[in-house]
Amino acid sequence: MRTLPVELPSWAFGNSGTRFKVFGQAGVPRNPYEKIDDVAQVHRFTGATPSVALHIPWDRVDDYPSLARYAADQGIALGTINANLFQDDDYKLGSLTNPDAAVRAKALDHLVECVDIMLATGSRDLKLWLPDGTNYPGQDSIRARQDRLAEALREIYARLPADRRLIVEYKLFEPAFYTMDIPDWGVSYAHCLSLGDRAMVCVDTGHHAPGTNIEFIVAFLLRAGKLGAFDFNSRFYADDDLIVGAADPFQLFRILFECASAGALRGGGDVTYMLDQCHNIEPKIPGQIRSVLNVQEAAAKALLVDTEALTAAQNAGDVLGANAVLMDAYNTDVRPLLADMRTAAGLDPDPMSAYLRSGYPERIVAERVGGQQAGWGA
Ligand code: AOS
Ligand code: ZN
Ligand code: ZN
Repeated sequence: MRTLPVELPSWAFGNSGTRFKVFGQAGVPRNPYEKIDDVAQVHRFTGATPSVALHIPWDRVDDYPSLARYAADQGIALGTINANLFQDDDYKLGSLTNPDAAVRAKALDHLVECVDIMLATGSRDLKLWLPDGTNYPGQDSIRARQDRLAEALREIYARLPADRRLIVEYKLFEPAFYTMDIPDWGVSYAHCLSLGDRAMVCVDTGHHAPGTNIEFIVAFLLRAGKLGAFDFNSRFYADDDLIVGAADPFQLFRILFECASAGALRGGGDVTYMLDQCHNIEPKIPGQIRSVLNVQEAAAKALLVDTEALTAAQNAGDVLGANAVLMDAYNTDVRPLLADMRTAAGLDPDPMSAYLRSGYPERIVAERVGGQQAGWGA
């Protein structure tokens, strides 16, 4: 079994919080270079996080090729470029779907800047999470907003070179509370279909109504060749952005089993397995290490499913037998197997305690004063 590459979000390393309070932690990065240092630490101990997603403008620098070289020297590639269409007063009524053409043009300019950055960093994907929507019935025309969205997506898609992709994320609600312009996978999928092959859907596990069967969506999108990325995190209530696999490890297993079934769990394929989390009250680097371990455990269990026995039971109409095959894999303790794999790869079998013993946590607290906020409320 090879290690599944997990892309880390640069913003997981900055200070974060809720709209009530952003908690400052000692030793957090002061700039994108230090975020990359921290990503490299997670990679050093897990061997599983060879790339980092950037967020513009939070990770804006003067010289992107130099940032890419700095990262490459530590074994890290610059991954997905995440756009920001939510942190500007002009976007109060929306960005790409704003009724004002001047605001739409400004939002499009930002995406064009992101495409330029992708070219400078060597990133494959531009990820668009659209915060646009309305709060009150009648506030704006739902149809007109879809027209504006379709037009903007066409323009930005046309800007992308043939070897780059547009990844379109959806979200049920928040920041808008009556309508979101891309509220669910169906809307995202429909826009991606009309754009073309290089437009794909991002499934953020925290962006659904309670009870939504996310693995069904994953299976559908994989079958259609339209699953471009995951934003992994856990939710209890809404967009909680907690550590992936913390709230519902069984759901993570079910999702990754669909990926395994589609042959998409090898890494290096169409699907980018990314975390989209923030660590508000727990230390950030250990929070990311814990997240990677949770993904690895769920992936290992998904790959342990005896697919021959499962297919035989399914074809025989053996409902309980088929379910038992799946549950046998889920109930296997894969931690010793993963520890052996790490040892074989020259890693410490216990990445968390190896990191805590490494001296790095104390060093960043001593050296870094005035750490950067991830971006929220900035
Ligand atoms: C927002 O809710 C989305 O999950 C975004 O993917 C992401 O958290 C944000 O764009 C930070 O980059
Ligand atoms: Zn997300
Ligand atoms: Zn989110």
